[in-house]
Amino acid sequence: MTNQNSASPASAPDVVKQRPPRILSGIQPSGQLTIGNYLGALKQWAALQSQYDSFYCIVDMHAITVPQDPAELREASVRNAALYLACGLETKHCTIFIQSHVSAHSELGWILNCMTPMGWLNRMTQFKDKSAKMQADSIGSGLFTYPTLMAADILLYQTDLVPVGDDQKQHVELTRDLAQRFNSMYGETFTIPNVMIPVAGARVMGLDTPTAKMSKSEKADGHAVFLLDPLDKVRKKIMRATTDSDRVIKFSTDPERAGVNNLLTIYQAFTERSREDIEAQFDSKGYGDLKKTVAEAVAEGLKPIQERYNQLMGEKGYIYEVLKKSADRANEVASTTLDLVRDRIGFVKPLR
Ligand code: AQP
Repeated sequence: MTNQNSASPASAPDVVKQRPPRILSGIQPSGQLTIGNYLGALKQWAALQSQYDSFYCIVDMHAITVPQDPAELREASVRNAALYLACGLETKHCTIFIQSHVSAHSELGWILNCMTPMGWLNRMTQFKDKSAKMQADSIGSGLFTYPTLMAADILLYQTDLVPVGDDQKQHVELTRDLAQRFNSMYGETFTIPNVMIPVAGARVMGLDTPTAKMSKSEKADGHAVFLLDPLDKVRKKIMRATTDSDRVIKFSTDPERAGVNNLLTIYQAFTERSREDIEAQFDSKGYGDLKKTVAEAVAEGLKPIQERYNQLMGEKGYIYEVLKKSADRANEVASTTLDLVRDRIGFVKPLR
């Protein structure tokens, strides 16, 4: 994993500095989680959890920036909580909560909205990509201001490190800019977070369109491998992945060879082996061998996750209990920051 910003010292008040370093990250319950979400986020969350005080959220308020079916949103939120645990997150290290259970996110999101220049939001490539796929009159303003809510998510917990896939790097940079702006306007309030991007799997591409990011909301059948796909389906999807006619099995940045590069990247992320090793393994092999080997590695990686998930979904009471306890802890931490922010900007303290 690479830490993409030169570490700047935490700039929160002393009262919030006396604690272990903190992580926050989240995934939208906007559909079935993909191996992109796993390799870009969940896998590294699990690897980091024992070294940090970790907050991992199910960001349902971000999910509604595009239309969602209420029943599906509710189901996906609980399913994601189970998948976070199935992917190895442990409650002794992590606070796993649903974003809408902590109302401080909306409040700080609004405050940050009021101080974010429109030009900063206009530069966000994710808004451009997502809105380009929608009818102009169905694009909600929440999709445009999504990055300020994400900044609130991060800053409320005085977060030191934000582990995300490559696509979210720009949003974390905006969060840093906003925190610095707020601190210089009102005095030291927020810790300045750093982004952490995985070395392998930072951007998993669509199997059918290897020049576009694999996305959970993309509907084409051969586009994504979902964490809960039956393993035979996983294998079939990988066997049908788009490649090229070159027959060279090497990592490459050439867009013409994006399909093979994507398969190698997925293989590297699942096996945690070096690029050199992998290229040597496939020296003088064909694309059929490559696909079969990658398909097996992915199926093998997903098998224990699916087993644990099925077990957890049989104990839904346990999942709700985890979400409740976590929301209590998250509320406690978030309200400390929010009280400070309210005071800094001049809101009258209510009588309690
Ligand atoms: N293809 C990907 N490769 C690597 N990392 C990825 N992530 C998502 N897709 C990939 C990482 O997963 C985390 C959560 O993402 P998200 O669901 O909150 O938002 P997203 O990036 O918009 O993901 P999707 O799958 O594309 O969702 P939809 O289709 O709903 O918009 C982030 O850390 C992200 O980097």
